[in-house]
Order: sequence, then structure tokens, then C-alpha cells
Amino acid sequence: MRIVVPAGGIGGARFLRGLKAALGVDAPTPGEQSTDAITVIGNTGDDITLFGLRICPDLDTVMYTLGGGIDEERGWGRAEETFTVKEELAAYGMRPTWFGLGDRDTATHIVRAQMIAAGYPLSAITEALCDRWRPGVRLLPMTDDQVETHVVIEEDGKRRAIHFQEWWIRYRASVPALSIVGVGAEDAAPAPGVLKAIAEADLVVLPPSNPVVSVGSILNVPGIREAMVDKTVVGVSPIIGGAPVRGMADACLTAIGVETSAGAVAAHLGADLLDGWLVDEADAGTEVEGIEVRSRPLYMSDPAATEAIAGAALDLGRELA
Ligand code: GDP
Ligand code: FO1
Ligand code: CA
Repeated sequence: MRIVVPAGGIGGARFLRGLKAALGVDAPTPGEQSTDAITVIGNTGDDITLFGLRICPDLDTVMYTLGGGIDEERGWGRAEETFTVKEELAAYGMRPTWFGLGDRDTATHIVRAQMIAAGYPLSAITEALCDRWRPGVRLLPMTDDQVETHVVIEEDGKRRAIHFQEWWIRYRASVPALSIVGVGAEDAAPAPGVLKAIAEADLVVLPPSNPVVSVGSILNVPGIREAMVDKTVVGVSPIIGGAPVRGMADACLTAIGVETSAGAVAAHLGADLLDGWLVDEADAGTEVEGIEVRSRPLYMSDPAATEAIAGAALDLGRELA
């Protein structure tokens, strides 16, 4: 069975671990995992250039999580991380100081910077980085073109757009987002392999990723949503009991005029796209016209619970295919 998963960072990556387990794609020896079963279309809207380095938080979160290099507690960046480079940059007066640039993580960014300078597209760079991490999935960026999510805020009566990372990390999304813009999205093309993977997929599974700045950014790349509409698509709600489990999806949904509820997110994704939608038990009774909604526990509290959620998504997908 071939599955395509458009994924953001932490929510996407954790779900993918469960999906790999549910599909049994983990071989006994690391490095011999089959990468045929799951193609991940990674969100690159969070990407930012800092200190001359192109940083791709969601691609790296998926790569490190599935490759065993993630800091489990934080959910982003490398395990056993130190921040000496960050401190030294600050000592030079380099800005910004709010971004947690880890020393181990910096090696990844240097490899990426060197390959960008040599003319390689992000898709080739991601493949090269995955040669080390062996995530057990095929990880494709949504696009090789530069797309950046910016957030329009109001300050002293004036509107200005800041990078999504600044809005989230520096302001913790406490400044209301008036709108969220995917700068460059209209002119972006799906990365090589993305449309083919969708065309050949038996099932598209939307993980519990941020519906606006993760899944939304991926679906906004011209051609991707359109290609998925023809497939069986099932999704897992990132909203439980009217709130995100973590992160700022509520602030993002408010910015685009969508209520923070499992049902409203499904309706926003659209009945033309979504065939099935898993909501938490807390949201049992949710109905969305044209979409088959099922309720079950959706907290990815441990590997077994996460595998069971992924298994339920697969079951629903098989049933609706
Ligand atoms: P990010 O890029 O790191 O923000 O991660 P994603 O976009 O992939 O996922 C973020 C979303 O994951 C948030 O909206 C959370 O509500 C959701 N999420 C996190 N943990 C869980 C969980 O255990 N269950 C569910 N259903 N959603 C979760
Ligand atoms: N998240 C933070 O809250 N603070 C940080 O300093 C931070 C640094 C960082 C560095 C590399 C990386 O891959 C991710 C990083 N994140 C950090 C996570 C990231 O900003 C967000 O969680 C996602 O982009 C939100 O979708
Ligand atoms: Ca993200």
C-alpha cells in the first residue's frame, strides 16, 4: 500500500512514527527500512534564512524524529543539543537572538548551505541529509521554490508582516495575526516526485498537523490540492475539544476566520478533498456534510496510542477507498 502524507513538524512527525509502526515498515536493522510505502510531502513554509543559513524546521523535525535524532521533550532540534554557536553569535551582536540555533543542528544547516551554494535544489539536499538519518520514508519538500509564511500584525496602529518564526518564537503568537500569507506560494511548483507520488498513492493521510501553516501551506502549492482531490483522503484532527493539543493552531485558524473545532477544520479542508475525518472522543457527534466522521482517542500519548491512531486512519481509508 502506498501512502502520501502531507506533514508539518511535531504533530506530523509523531503521527508518522505511528504510521510506520502500523504499516510495519521498520526493518529489524536500521538502515534497511523500506522507503517505498510512505511518501511525506514536507511543509517548507516555515523555512527561514538566518545568519546566511537556510533553516527548514518542519523537514528537519520529520527527519530527526523518524531518524532517531530528535530532542523528544522539546519536539524540535537535536537530542543532547548545546547552544554555543547561538551564544557566540549574540556576543558579536548578531540578530536575531530569539532563534534557538543548536550546535548539532547547525551542522545540518551548513551542509544545506553548502549544497545550496553548489546549486542543488532543496529536494536533492533533503535526500542527501536523509542518507544519514534513514527516516524510513521518502521525504520530499512540497516545493523547491522559496515559499515563506509571513504573519501580518498591527503595531502602534501600523500593519507590518513578520516571518512566521518570529511571530511564533519571539511573540509566542500573543500578537493577533490579522492575516497569514504564503509569500511566493502562487508561483511555486510542486517539487520533483510530489505529483507522481500523489498519483500513484492508494491513500492520502492528513496527519494531525497545523491545518493553516502546515497542511494549509502544502495544499496552497498550485497543483498539490488538485492532485489530491481525486484520491481517497482521510485526516486526523489536530484540534481536540476546541483547542490545539500544542502550538498555535487556534491563533492561525482565527486569522483565517475558521472556528477552532474539529468539525470546522474538516469543513475548511473541504468535502471535495476529505473523504474521512477522525475526531477525538471529546468531539463525538461532530458531523460534517460530505465527510465520514469517526471518533476515537486521538492523543498521541505513547507509541502504542499513536500506532492505534494511525491504524484507525488506515482502516477508515481502506473502507472509503
Ligand atoms: P509543527 O509544525 O511543529 O507545529 O507541527 P505540526 O504542524 O505537524 O503539528 C501541530 C499540530 O499537532 C498542532 O495543531 C497540535 O494540536 C497537533 N498535535 C500535537 N500533538 C497531538 C496529539 O497528540 N493528538 C492530536 N490529535 N494532535 C496533536
Ligand atoms: N521553536 C521554538 O519554540 N523556539 C526555538 O528557538 C526554535 C528553534 C528551532 C530551530 C530549528 C528547528 O528545526 C526548529 C526550531 N523550533 C523552535 C521549532 C519551530 O520553530 C516551530 O515549532 C515550527 O516551525 C512551528 O511549526
Ligand atoms: Ca511547522
